[in-house]
Amino acid sequence: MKKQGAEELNGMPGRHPLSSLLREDRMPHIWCPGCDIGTVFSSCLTAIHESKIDYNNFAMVSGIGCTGRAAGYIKLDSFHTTHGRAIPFATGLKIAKPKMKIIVFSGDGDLFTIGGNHFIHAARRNIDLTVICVNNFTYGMTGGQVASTTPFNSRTSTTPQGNFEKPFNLPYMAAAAGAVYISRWTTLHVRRLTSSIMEAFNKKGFSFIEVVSSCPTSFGRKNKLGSPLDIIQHFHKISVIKNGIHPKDANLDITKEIVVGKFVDMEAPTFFELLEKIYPPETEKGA
Ligand SMILES: Cc1ncc(C[n+]2csc(CCOP(=O)(O)OP(=O)(O)O)c2C)c(N)n1
Ligand code: SF4
Repeated sequence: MKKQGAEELNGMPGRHPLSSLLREDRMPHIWCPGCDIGTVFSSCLTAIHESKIDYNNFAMVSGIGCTGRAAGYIKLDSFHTTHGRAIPFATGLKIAKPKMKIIVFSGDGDLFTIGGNHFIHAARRNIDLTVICVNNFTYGMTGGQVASTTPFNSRTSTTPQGNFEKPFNLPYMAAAAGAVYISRWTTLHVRRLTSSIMEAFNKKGFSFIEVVSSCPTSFGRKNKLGSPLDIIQHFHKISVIKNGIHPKDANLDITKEIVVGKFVDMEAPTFFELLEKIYPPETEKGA
């Protein structure tokens, strides 16, 4: 597949600069005006383009939800899997195609609320995947129900008086499970997010990027957060970059402070390295 970047599309009016990675026949997309998923998606496409890695060596896997639709819009090998099952599907794909860069691109509800068990085991095994979670604090597609990431006290369609359950700190969970690369950005930090995704592609092992995002239609409206622009300005006001801190201290309180940055970047043997060491291929041949 030939690469075509922004520079080659200059002078071609009407074409999106990332059109070589977009299934334009699937447009218009389903995302609401002002939804942040598009920002994360375009950061991911930019990172793929700028990585200079052959497009044929990438695959994207998504679960179900508004974010999960991304797999249908990217012009790469891509898979739209069942709800909560993007990570086990991606694990199987990685085992079958170990040289491929596998990107899991999905929502917080999909990856953590229904799919949390798969997340922790893939991190524990250090499977070589790049997992990008669009955390908009809710189940956007199905009408804004409470999720395991919904902030304490926030209103959702199923917690009209406020959420009384404590949300997960996703980077802390990823770190506890064994992820070797962990960062968090908001949808305002587009350049840092794009660089982080590129860094994650070059990382050996399980990398995780949380993107604090907005769902103005469901979560934003219920919590009177204002327009999509108001929400992004609010993210700007309360975000603090703290690279290198322990993820347990990475506060995420949308009323006060959102700590962002790269929290973990370390080396550890991957699932495949340990497998080959303990069960070298000769063992299987029965030699
Ligand atoms: C097994 C199963 N349970 C429930 C659903 C209904 N469902 C579809 S999308 C969705 C929520 C997705 O939320 P999230 O992953 O946060 O993505 P968002 O829509 O917010 O981007 C749910 C519960 C489903 N499709 N399959
Ligand atoms: S419902 Fe929310 S998450 Fe889904 S497309 Fe609309 S704004 Fe985005």
